[in-house]
Amino acid sequence: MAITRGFTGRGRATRDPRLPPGQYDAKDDWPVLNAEATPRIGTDRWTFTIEGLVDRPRSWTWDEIHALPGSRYSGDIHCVTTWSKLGMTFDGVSVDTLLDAVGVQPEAKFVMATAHTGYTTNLPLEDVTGGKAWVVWQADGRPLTVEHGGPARLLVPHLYFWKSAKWASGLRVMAEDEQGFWERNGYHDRGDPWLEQRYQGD
Ligand SMILES: Nc1nc2c(c(=O)[nH]1)N[C@H]1C(S)=C(S)[C@@H](COP(=O)(O)O)O[C@H]1N2
Ligand SMILES: [Mo]
Repeated sequence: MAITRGFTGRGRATRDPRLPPGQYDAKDDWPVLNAEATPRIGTDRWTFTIEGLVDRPRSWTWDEIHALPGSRYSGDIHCVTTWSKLGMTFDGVSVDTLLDAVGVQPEAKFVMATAHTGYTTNLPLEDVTGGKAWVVWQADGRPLTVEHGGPARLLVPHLYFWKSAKWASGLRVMAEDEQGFWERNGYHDRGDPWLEQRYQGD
């Protein structure tokens, strides 16, 4: 039986049950976190490429990815530095739609998400399939600003936000796990905020 979370007694302020352990609600603030300088990638130059263990590797241009059926995420995001934002809306395309187009091979178990800047982050294939990951270009109904990864970023909201590569350039589909930028620098390989998988060993 489920235990009711966050209710601490009559008349007391309750912790929002959408907040994972150790997180706070950033409310109207949306912090910007970058390891690299903010790049300016025009939509005329932006592409998203899926390669590796797929039957038909391919790239989508800005116009081509917009021609695919759209998909929306409405929900929360959680940064490992402890801020969360609740009830956001992102619009783009489901990663399922992109992977269906290329045909994932049976040995595939992981992906490396890449960015036009060289940033990388690794994910189990099952964390980017089944309606859990998107390539998005709108946040709360407006074009994604360049600080937040525009023209388009990856969105994997059920994991800590470092998995959501800004200025997304593609996915490399792999049989074995390989570490990305923050994972090599001590962050967890999976990063589930409900399990507080912040660092290697958590
Ligand atoms: N390309 C790139 N993507 C990135 C990062 C980065 O440094 N470079 N930082 C990650 C981290 S640690 C977080 S918390 C989020 C921050 O996204 P935001 O700046 O839109 O809040 O982007 C993630 N994606
Ligand atoms: Mo982060």
